[in-house]
Amino acid sequence: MTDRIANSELRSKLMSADEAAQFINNGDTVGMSGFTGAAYPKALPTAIADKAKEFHSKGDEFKINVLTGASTAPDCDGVLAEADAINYRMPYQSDPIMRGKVNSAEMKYQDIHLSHSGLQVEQGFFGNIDVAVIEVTRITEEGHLIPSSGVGNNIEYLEEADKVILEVNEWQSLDLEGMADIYRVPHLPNRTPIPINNVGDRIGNTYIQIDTNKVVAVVETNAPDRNSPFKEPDEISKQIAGNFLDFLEAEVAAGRLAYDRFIMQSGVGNVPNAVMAGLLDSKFENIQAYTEVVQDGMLDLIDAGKMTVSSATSFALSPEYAEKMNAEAKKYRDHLVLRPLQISNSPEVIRRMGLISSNGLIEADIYGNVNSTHVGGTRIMNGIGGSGDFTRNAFASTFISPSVAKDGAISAIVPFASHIDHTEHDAMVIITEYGFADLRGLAPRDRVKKMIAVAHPDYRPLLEEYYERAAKNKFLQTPHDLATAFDFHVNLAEKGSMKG
Ligand code: 0RQ
Repeated sequence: MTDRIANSELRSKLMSADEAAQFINNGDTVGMSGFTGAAYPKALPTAIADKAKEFHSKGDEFKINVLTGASTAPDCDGVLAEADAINYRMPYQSDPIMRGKVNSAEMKYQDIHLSHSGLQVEQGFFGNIDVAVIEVTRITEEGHLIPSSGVGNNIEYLEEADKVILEVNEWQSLDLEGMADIYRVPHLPNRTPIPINNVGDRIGNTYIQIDTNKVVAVVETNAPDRNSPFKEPDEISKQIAGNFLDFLEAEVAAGRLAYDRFIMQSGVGNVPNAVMAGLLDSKFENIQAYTEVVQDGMLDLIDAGKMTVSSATSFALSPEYAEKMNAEAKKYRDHLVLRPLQISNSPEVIRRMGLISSNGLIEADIYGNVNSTHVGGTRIMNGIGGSGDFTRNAFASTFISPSVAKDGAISAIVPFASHIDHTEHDAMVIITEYGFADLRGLAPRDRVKKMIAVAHPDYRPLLEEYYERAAKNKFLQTPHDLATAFDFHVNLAEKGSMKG
């Protein structure tokens, strides 16, 4: 194991997680690695949570601010939230315990565009970064860090932090070395164009260079990433995937897309995985992804010779596929590039790629405004993640979702979105199991029919009634009846179903 720490100075700082946690104090701001369940620190969060519990048992305060790349896992966000050890958290989470604490105001959460997060760390909006806790695969003789299954905001945290704690995780394959492409985006105002013209372009180093003097502790771990399993695609997911493919075919027919070298971005979840399964049997060849996370479906596409390259910032794999990655990282390394978040989600590069984005939604309204984050307008689910970075800058932005949630009690298509993450100016195509609503080129009133056509049949008459009422008003650019615009949501809150 210690041969993974080839630098003698850093090897001399080896200690247990509990000992390393002594470097973290009440009120500290801690920048952690971690992105969609991959590459998060496996030992320090539990050690910090234990320390917090010990303080709390004596009536003393112990809370820290936690900044990451995105969501982590029960043994990171989960244990810290459970121990009431977090004051403030950014930029994305998906942990059920943390979600509960955020919604009951027991901790603060700021949900920001992922492409902004590292930049805002550099700009000082989160105050001083006291400690960076970063998982790596290996430390080289020179003291360079070989990233594990994700990069996220690691560079920003390592640069900005006063102290650095490294976790070297033996579970991560040594063959990941070479997958990362570490390029430092110059600080403002010295920005230059990011020189990526093609998805697979490599523009930096395979390692992260750090100031080794800042390292106060090195901890050895041997623990898997979170790796949630995906559900087998059900009938509805398959229908949504089919409608997504119909949309792609329509783009080909219109001359806006070719079967060769289509570039995709895909959000995380069961439906996006079903879409990738659909692409396996499609006419599309040499598919590329400029996206945020590498998912199971992408490995299948690579294995089938359908996908040539995917650029992302981390993995989001099921346990089975994580094992496959660990066993065959050498092979996949030729097809995958892991980049810092400021580059994987860079609006500049995304715009240049001319990609088609697809993300999930909580609800969309009849004019195409999309709520990705807040159930009923007030209850946070996960966060906006990178969906805004890709939606605003894609050549075509799509949202894919079942037309109803919770056994039909909730409609994904509503009169007025109760929270808006992506405006009607950004969201272009809404896809459910009933088809795709292509809103491009349409004035608001002309979008309504298309949106109602992709709603569940049970909700179509209610949406039509709403629009008829709204259209009786005086101002008709985007007709609304403000007195009843949120009846769906009020019904849900009061009667348990949007149908009322
Ligand atoms: O809950 O599991 O308890 O039944 O949300 O819903 O349909 O399985 O879809 O996994 O794709 O999640 C928007 C949450 C969709 C996700 C959201 C409930 C539903 C179920 C999951 P149950 P599905 P998905 C890249 C891009 C924002 C971030 C983003 C998301 C659970 O896609 O977080 O796009 N997106 N990032 O029942 C109440 C509604 C609901 C609802 C769904 N209207 N009201 N519950 N659900 N709609 C990733 C990153 O940036 C890291």
